[in-house]
Amino acid sequence: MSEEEDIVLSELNDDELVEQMFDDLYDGLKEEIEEGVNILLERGWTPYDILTKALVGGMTVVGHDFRDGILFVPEVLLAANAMKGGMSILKPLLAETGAPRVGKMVIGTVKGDIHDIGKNLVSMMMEGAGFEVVDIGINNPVENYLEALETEQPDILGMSALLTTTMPYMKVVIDTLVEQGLREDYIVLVGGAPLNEEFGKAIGADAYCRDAAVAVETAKDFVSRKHNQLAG
Ligand code: B12
Repeated sequence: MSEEEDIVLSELNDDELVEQMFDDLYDGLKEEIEEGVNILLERGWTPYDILTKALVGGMTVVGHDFRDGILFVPEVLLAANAMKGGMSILKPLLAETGAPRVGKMVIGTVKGDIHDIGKNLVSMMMEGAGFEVVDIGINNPVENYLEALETEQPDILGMSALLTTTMPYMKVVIDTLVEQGLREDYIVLVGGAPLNEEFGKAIGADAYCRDAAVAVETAKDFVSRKHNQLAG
């Protein structure tokens, strides 16, 4: 659309710019998203607000239209790519808070599942809050989790699943930990759009976290409780 080409992002006010970023994310325009993120940073927005209000907000719109069959996988991949462009600018800023190291987490998306945006967001927010994060990526069979736990010795194991068909795999991982007598060594946090609190309880996780902010709060809470227990 020629009308769109005339838009100068820096001339829009904050609300218009966020609105335009929703459109640009929808259209998978990575450079525009990166420009938008930089403009909001210059205007004094916090990295967290940009992440949640502009990027995650835009991805929610994409999610709805994907669900309703208006957008298809190739378009969603482009949108995801644009989102990652924006996230990569914010990542060092979120990690820069200089918070003392509060704990360590191994995180990965379960076997059969390649969704990683939410997991990456959680990793970034956790790093920003002072956690050391070891990200083992997507499509992880139980062996990968076990190996990472053994090598890294984290406080927390985080698992992500975005498909109703892959979320039961979290239970496979937890059951294996139980069988090997390792379950009590870790705080297990699970997340992903199709999960809920009930599911988290049913599979034996310590907590289900709705979003990255809740993940950070929950992680801090559990880690301090664990340390208190060890001290007491
Ligand atoms: C982007 C996307 C894709 C991209 C993924 C790109 C990428 N690099 O991640 C692509 C195009 C590859 C894709 C593929 C598919 N997708 Co898809 N996808 C999405 C979409 C639109 C957005 C997901 C997303 O990134 N959201 C934004 C992030 C920020 O949110 P989030 O992931 O929920 O994460 C937050 C929380 O859940 C939580 N969280 C997440 N993980 C964790 C982990 C821990 C430890 C904690 C504490 C918290 C936490 O914190 C995060 C940050 O706040 C969703 C729709 C939706 N509404 O979720 C569909 C969706 C998940 N996909 C769906 C489907 C069906 C598929 C495909 C099967 C499609 C197909 N026919 O091929 C494939 C499956 C491929 C596979 N094997 O995994 C369905 C799942 C339906 C279901 N009930 O199972 C959805 C719901 C769309 C729909 N309504 O139909 N998809």
